[in-house]
Amino acid sequence: DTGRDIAPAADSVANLREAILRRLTYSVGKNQASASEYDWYLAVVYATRDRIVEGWMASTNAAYVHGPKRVYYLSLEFLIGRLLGDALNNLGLTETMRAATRELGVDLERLRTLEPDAALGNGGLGRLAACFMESMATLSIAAHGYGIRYDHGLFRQVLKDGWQQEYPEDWLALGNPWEFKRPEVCYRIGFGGAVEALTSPDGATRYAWKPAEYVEAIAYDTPVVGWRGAHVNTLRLWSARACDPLQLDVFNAGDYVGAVADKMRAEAISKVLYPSDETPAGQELRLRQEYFFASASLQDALRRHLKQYQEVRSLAEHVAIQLNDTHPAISVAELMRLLVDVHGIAWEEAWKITQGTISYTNHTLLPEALESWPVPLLERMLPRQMQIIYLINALHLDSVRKSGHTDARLIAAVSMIDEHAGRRVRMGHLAFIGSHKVNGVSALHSKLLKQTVFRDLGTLYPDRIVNKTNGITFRRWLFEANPGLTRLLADTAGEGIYDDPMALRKIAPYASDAAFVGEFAAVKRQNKVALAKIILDRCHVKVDPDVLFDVQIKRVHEYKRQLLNILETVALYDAIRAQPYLDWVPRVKIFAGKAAASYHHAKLIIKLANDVANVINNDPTVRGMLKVAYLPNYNVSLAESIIPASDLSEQISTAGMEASGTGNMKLALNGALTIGTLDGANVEIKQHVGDENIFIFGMTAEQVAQRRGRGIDMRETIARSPALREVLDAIGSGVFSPDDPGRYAGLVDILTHHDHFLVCEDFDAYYACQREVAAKWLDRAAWWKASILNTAGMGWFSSDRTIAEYADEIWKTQAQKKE
Ligand code: 26R
Repeated sequence: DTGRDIAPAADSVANLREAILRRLTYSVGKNQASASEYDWYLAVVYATRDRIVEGWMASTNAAYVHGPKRVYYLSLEFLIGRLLGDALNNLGLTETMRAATRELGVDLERLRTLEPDAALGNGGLGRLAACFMESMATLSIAAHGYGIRYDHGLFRQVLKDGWQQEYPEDWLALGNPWEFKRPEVCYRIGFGGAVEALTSPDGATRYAWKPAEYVEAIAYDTPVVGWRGAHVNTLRLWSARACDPLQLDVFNAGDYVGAVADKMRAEAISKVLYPSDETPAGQELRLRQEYFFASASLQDALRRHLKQYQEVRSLAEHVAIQLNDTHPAISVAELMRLLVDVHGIAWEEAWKITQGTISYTNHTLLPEALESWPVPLLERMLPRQMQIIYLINALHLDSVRKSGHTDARLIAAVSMIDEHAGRRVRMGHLAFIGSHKVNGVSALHSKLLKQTVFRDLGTLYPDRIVNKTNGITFRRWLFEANPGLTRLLADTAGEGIYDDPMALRKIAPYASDAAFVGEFAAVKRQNKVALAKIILDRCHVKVDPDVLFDVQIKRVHEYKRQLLNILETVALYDAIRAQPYLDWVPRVKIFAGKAAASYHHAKLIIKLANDVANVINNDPTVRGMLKVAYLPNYNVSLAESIIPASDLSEQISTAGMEASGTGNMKLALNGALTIGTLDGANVEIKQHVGDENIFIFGMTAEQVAQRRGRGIDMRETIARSPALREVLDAIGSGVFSPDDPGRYAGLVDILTHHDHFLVCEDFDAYYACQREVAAKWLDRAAWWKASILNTAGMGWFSSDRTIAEYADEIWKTQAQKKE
């Protein structure tokens, strides 16, 4: 609740109550006596949705009437979470709804928890897309999100004896009351086949692709309502449907499975989200997904444009297409195909339109996450698109040579075809060349992008790479997740904080005000009590809400260095046992995060965290001064519970490897102090919250590059650090795995001899920095001051600011006029 409808009018409560009852009767088909909690949940969602739909139609109509430039955000991931709280909050109806449901004898908070998370994403990239959708609606930008309606989103993580197990998730099992199926919005998507060249009498050659197979893309729309309900956009997700429901003759012959084999193969496209965010999913199915959603989205955008303007030549004036990483990069070739082959536009003009329309965001520098597809696979699956890629590349390399570059190294480096490991198409190069702007997601990342992945392309096109530092929506990550803090901030800094995040600055003068500090601390404590209950329920670990809550919540990956955190935990455990009489700062280390199912090393790290937790939590000599909890099945909803309760935010990636991070922003906004490296957006967070209110340690990105240059064998480093030596010996010899003493020998061996992520090299600095954290914690006034100044300084990280920058500098679009 945001205080906007704290005292709802009695008539509006009555109206809403009647609306819920109508929906319960006529849409759910139940009466009050027989309604289950879930039936009430459905009725409440429908009643809420009804209040969005009129604004939705108004926004849609106004986009046709006023003709603002439209934005299409193409993303293979949208990590949305739950929508009910979001919708009510943005409509200003939370308190009215709470009162209406209370009168009906149901509890809104309970109903909210019945909604399954829409987890159509892996991590940062997908969550960013969800924040952007909300901000685009808030800023009244005429935007559509396009993606895939996966039947199964990200897997559910279960920890069995500390090992991660993956189970399918079934978010649609009970239906999805937010979406509208649009069976009439249906496009045919081709695969395979051959290209026919047709030469007309005037000598011009046209090409026609004759696919061997078609799959249909069916639209499902979800309205996305902006802050204060002012504007509503559409998230359009595609579901795959076979053209033929079954082969009747095969069925009649008794082969029931064979009769639906083609259907199953076609519909596999939208079955499941790829859970890998660390290795190129080499599967053909992944490429089919990418092309399927890119083609459907482009056909849809062109159809809308034609309806509005009756011709396609003006596309770039009226449409901006943003590629969320390279996953939709095949769009460059597909848009060219649609313009040239289907709409008869000449190549040169089509290329101008394509480049003028498309732009691309890069989200990672990790070489293993840079997509490339084998040429033979593309030739087989998308023969015409491959032809177009060859032609784009030939013209691109021609122009490079014409501008005087003849160096073979440079030509090979900027070619879209990688000739090194079999012939592969570099999707990042395709996206770069087909775009007018390419952006990184933090200042450091954009700088490194120019120096590494796009060094040569960046020199050829010096104005193309720009920076757009990520942001987060404050509606979800402050107003909804932390209503207590929000109320306090509004009471202190004024209601202006609801619309202007920079107004949070106004609480800075209260950072040492005893009364304000008391209330700020009380809110944090309440949130910690709530999280302690979750930890007890799910981990069976009892934590005292007054200890320091030290959290690392994110995907588990070696570069994010959960291992560094675990090693420090063990070192602290050793130190406490060695001097149990010292005045230790009691703390609980809270972990949450999933590892890609195929990423064995990351899964072993999860097991280690759990093994360490078991030993430490059960050691009586520690006397509660240190506990470890690994919360299973991290998702958006769990993040909403953890973040407002956090004191310390772990952002400890190897410098140069985390493109931006967005969890770092959510935690700092909610008053957690960051312990982190100078990586990603941490650098900018430091600038905004102030050097004295953040704990920075470790090597810089430059030092990392230098250190790796000297080799990554860490024996000398380890020899210099007695604490690190003791920790590695303990883990390696099975102190934490008595049931299998050799379990971590390999892990310790990697850290000792091939420490690519430089865990050992940063260990001492990290350990020392953690002791500074503990010292600050003991000075309660100093801690709260820093915490408050974090909240006060984070306004700039609103995704509204980020989206405004995209709109001004990349999309060249403005807020839509009043609808
Ligand atoms: C190729 C494929 C397997 C794949 C690779 C990588 C699929 C998905 C990814 C996810 C990556 C690109 C990702 O999530 N990157 C994150 O993007 C966030 C939003 O910009 C950043 O905050 C975060 O630092 C970055 O890791």
